[in-house]
Amino acid sequence: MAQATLTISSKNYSSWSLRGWLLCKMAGLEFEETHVDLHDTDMRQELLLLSPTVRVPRLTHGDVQVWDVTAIAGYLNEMFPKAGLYPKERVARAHCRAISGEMHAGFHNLRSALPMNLRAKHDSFKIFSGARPDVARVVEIWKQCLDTYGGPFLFGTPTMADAMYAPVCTRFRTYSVTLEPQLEAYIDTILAWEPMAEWITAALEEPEEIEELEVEF
Ligand SMILES: N[C@@H](CCC(=O)N[C@@H](CS)C(=O)NCC(=O)O)C(=O)O
Repeated sequence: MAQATLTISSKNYSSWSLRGWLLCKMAGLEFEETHVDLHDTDMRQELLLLSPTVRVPRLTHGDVQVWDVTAIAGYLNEMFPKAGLYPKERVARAHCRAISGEMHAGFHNLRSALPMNLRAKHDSFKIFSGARPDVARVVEIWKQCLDTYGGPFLFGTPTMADAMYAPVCTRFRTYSVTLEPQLEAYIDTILAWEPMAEWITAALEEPEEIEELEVEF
């Protein structure tokens, strides 16, 4: 099998790195991790040579270079069709792609108001009014999936959609966004999921802090 390297940044702060990394783990890809500090100018220049967007994650697999989480998911699904990154059934597969696309392209207010920070815990966090419709939409998406497919993951077994929404689960816990029991149980499932638990352990041990994301609320 071709050699694979996934370029990521901080495990504490980088939600897109987490999504790409979960997809590689779910696919069963054996890969090495390369970490870049996106605030380091030399590293940014190096990354520019690898990933024209200067963004992570970015996957090298043999002679294939692929960046952007949706493209990485599509590639891994082609290479590892048995891994179940997308649901087997056509209607569910379309649904999975649609909600994954929603996360990929939207939820800007949620992302900026509640940045991922696994080491932080804010007990009385007031959600900015602009982010509340995003929270409501996440609730709607999760409820529809769990009611339709029966849980414990959004489409029963882990799929790309769980990788896309995993950082939202951590944000809801970081900023004490409490939801109804069915949705709290989904968050528990994600946080206890083996690859997720591995990522969280590493994030908690990571030394670097990004000052502007360590704000006091
Ligand atoms: N849509 C992109 C998003 C990637 C992205 O925004 N990554 C962030 C890290 S979480 C990044 O590399 N940011 C670089 C920077 O802010 O300098 C994807 O799917 O991969």
